[in-house]
Amino acid sequence: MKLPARFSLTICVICVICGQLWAAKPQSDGTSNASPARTSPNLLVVLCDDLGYGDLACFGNSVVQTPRVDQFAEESMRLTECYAAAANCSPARAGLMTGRTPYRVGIHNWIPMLSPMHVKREEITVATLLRNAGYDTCHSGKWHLNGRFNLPGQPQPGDHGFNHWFSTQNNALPNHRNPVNFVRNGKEVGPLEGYSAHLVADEAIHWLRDLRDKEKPFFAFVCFHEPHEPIASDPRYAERYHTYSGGNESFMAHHGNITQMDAAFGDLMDALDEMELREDTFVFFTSDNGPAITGRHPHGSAGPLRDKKGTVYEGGIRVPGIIRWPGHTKPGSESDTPICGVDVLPTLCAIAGIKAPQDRPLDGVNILPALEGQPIKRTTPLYWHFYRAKGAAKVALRDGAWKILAGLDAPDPKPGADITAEENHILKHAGLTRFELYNLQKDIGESQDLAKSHPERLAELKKKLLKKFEEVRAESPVWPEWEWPRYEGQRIEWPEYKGVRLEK
Ligand SMILES: [Ca+2]
Repeated sequence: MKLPARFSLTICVICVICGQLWAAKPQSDGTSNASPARTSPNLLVVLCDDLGYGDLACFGNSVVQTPRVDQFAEESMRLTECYAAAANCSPARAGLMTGRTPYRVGIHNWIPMLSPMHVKREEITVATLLRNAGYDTCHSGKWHLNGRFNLPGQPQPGDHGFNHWFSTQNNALPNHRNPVNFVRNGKEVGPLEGYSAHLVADEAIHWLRDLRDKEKPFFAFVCFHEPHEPIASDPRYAERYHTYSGGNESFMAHHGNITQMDAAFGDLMDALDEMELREDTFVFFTSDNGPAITGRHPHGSAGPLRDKKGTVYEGGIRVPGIIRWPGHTKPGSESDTPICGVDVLPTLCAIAGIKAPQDRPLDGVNILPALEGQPIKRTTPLYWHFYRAKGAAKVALRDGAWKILAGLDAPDPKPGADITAEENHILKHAGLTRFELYNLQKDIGESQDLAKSHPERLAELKKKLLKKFEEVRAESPVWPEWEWPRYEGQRIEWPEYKGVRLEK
């Protein structure tokens, strides 16, 4: 319909006046904002890679130097029972981004370059939800949600909700020093100078300061590569551990790597303050899984927890968690409410005032009541499944103080990252066996298996575990068989440490 020119002009004038009146209206926080969406708080999620529960001074490590995260913790709420959505990198990130336990999504293991495994286009990420709700969005750092990174055939960070992305498929290569594999918004960046943590933080700061749409609230997902191997640490951080370690270069590199992350995180926090964003920004600092504790770098710590990355014992999945949201979190406070990476999507949706997806099962819940010391309404117990877990236990479920674990009645898959018919069979058909039961409130180290002494509790949790296991498995996709080309291994430059014998 074509309106008369004068009538159209009148409507335009009315719209402009109304718009100005709206824009000038003070918001509840006392500021005046130009866009309706701007009234929503900013959101920043900072994810470390393989940072263990005991790897920060503010989580009890007496050697590592993490002054900036410690300072942040003093301004925040420390979450002492914070979990990753999985025991290793890709599944943990898939759970965080979708609010769904990663095995529903088909992310069964870490995703090697070129793998068919990826977070499918039809999954709805928190970044997409926020972008659709008027947020400007940025990803900086490790992505690890597809195999065909920056290649045709699979969704890229931009397809999963990020307006700006500066990302690597998995690790920084050849290591954290002068990485060559970053991609910015679909374009290869080429060789960079510096260390990964600072490059990642600096990009996020640059985006916050210069690139984002300041008429909108922001969501930034900053994913440090540290302290995941292949490690390279700036000597200014590594040297701090010279005396303590007697010059052990592997130790210096590992602990220096955590301090490197800490310094970059500090820069990011300083930038928020300089831009006067602190008061209006929800910040969640956490890790994607427990400490790796490898032959080259056996120095990570899970604190009092059992085992390490790649297991479904607490050391594999319980991670540091710290939330700062001025006006909501009491500085220096602590919460022992169990929360998990799958809670990120429902929680950020609640903060932004938008609905989480209703058309598919979510495994996480909004944890905001925990920030006020109130109970959260968890509708389904926390659940982990890693068929390649080292040791007997492959699945775990937490319900209140209790945790049940179980093995699979199938042989362990061969080491590697291939996708085989045998593994697909295990994923779809293996049953549960060898149940273990722990009371985490009394036994944080999972040292006393109560399966035999508490048969009623075991039966109750077994029922819940089997229900969840079957439900998730029914939804879980399997991928075509695929041979791992070891793309990453061919591109890593490993450090040479004096006096340390390294495997080939
Ligand atoms: Ca990791």
